[in-house]
Amino acid sequence: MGTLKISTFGILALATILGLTGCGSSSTEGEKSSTGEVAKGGDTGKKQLTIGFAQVGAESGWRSAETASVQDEAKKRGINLIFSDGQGKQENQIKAIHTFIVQHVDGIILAPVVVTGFEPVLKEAKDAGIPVVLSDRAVQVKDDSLYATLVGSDFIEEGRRCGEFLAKKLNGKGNIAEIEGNNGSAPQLERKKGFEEVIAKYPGIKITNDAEGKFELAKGKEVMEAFLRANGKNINAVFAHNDDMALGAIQAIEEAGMKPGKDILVASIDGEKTMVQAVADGKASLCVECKALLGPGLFDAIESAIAKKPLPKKTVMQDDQFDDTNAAKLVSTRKY
Ligand code: GYE
Repeated sequence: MGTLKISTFGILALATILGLTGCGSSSTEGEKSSTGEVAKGGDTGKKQLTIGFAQVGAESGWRSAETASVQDEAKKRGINLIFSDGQGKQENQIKAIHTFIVQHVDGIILAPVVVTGFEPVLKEAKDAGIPVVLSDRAVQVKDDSLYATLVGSDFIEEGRRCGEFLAKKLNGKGNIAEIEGNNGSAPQLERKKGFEEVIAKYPGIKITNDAEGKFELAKGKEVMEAFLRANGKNINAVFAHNDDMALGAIQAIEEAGMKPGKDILVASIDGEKTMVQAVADGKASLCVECKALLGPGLFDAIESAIAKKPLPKKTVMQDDQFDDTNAAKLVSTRKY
């Protein structure tokens, strides 16, 4: 008993240090979760599931909407969710996964901050018999049996759509500035790849400025200010890898006395309500959606993985897009 107490205390202490917070108590059949609802498992005779969620952080409106979607869906299903905010650091995510393994969670959802470096910890989860579902972003691993499935959008296609749109809008001629997401993340690598592959087909278009904006509004603004100082009058369009950075760029363009959407075209990805509104207001030209409300899909996947049901390696979301033909009509329908 003594050892049990010490190790339980140890786990709790570690969980506290790492900032892991449970949404419900880990409980057995029929116990109440923190929502006060009887866990679904109580009705069906199944044990309540405990799922660890290693989230990237809160870098963007998209990310916060995704966190809320996962937390809401866990409540609906009576799942005990242990949430960890990685604060944009891979080391925090790896520590969180180690703690989930020690806690014997039933499954793990991981939104990886970067693509490389997760192989050893994913192997540990696999050896412990804990399935991992990837949220929105891919990892690079030699052995893809280290995760059950990935639920998310096609980032290469999102980048291509922005490239085609801007190239056409510029009539095949002009200079584009690119503001990238956090280096080494799947959306940064893949959106860049899709975008640049399309731009390469237009000899009259050049990418004249390119820097990392970490998917954050303030950083996007800072990067755009530097681009404008260096190259202001020559920039015809900006492609930001997400809406928050585009919204920051719009502020920078306005503060420099120019008109975003006219003097400098703006295109980005995510589908945040504020960005769709910017398109409706004519301050931006294109917003490609990247579905953020992934909670239901992620829990369907993790429940199937726990039940050892076969799963496709990737479930791809179908994304819409907003431009001057539909943004004003659709802005009120946006949920994030
Ligand atoms: O576009 C961005 C977020 O991985 C799809 O990460 C996600 C991206 C999203 O920070 O806003």
